[in-house]
Amino acid sequence: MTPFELHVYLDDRKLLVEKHLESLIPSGQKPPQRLNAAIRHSLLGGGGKRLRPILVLASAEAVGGRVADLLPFACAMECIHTYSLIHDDLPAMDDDDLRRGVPTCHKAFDEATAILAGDALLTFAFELASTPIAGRSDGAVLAMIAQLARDAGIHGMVGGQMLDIQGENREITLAELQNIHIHKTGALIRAACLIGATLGGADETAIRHLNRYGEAFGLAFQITDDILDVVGDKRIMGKSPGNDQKKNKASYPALMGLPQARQEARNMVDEAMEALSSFPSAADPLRALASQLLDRTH
Ligand code: GRG
Repeated sequence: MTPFELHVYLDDRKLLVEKHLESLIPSGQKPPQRLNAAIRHSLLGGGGKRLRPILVLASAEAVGGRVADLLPFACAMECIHTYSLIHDDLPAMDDDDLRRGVPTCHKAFDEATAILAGDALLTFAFELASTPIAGRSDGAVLAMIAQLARDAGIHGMVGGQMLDIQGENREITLAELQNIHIHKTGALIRAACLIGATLGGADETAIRHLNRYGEAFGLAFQITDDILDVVGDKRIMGKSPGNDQKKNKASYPALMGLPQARQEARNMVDEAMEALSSFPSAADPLRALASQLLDRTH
């Protein structure tokens, strides 16, 4: 059997997601031109790994679901993620100039346009997520829309971002930092796996395992993000490292040192792998995604 080639899989899924997003967002020539151009700039102009939509699709595949059926919901996750990046880059938050290798939205356009581009992506995400799915009841889709709203909102990403801002310039414990990571970054990643599994047709046990996979993956992802912020290369990352130190923010390397932070990331990847132990080879993309986290360069 040929070994699973993650880069081939990722290129294919990325293309699928980007083609679908491209077809959904009006051109910058269509009114309101400036808003459409700003959305396209952030969503399509600089790339991005498309990790969250790929996790939706890979989780569905792991339980025998069809990729095409999950594509609109997967793209909804990328819209929410991109909105969060646009708002996170604003002067009132991280005040960044570069994202995904291109100027941030407020730099390429202006602050008001960037706020509106983020707002429009957030609301568009829910329109997309409401696309009916063949073989799934409207009730099942509705439950996942509510799940997405929870994990993107007060009790998920936005709540985590608030805690993150409140943690600046003060000493926080490892437990507090973990709580920030679980909400700010982990919630959307876990939601991607849970939603992909549920709408892919998984039974309750498989949903529980994939939720656990998503939880561990999300934390490993954020720990490796903290590590990249210390050791990463701006040209490869497409954004400036050193943000945590600049903003006097706690991070895994700052709290426990780089070697221990790397060990924590390995532990989380092991947990993610363990959650997949009863899954067939259809879960190989998820396995490969988790193990490559430890070699992340961007
Ligand atoms: C503003 C509501 C609001 C939330 C912001 C996601 C987030 C919360 C902030 C982004 C800042 C940041 C660097 C978070 C750490 C992890 C993270 C989400 C990195 C960016 O995600 P990637 O690496 O980016 O998947 P690409 O560009 O590949 O999509």
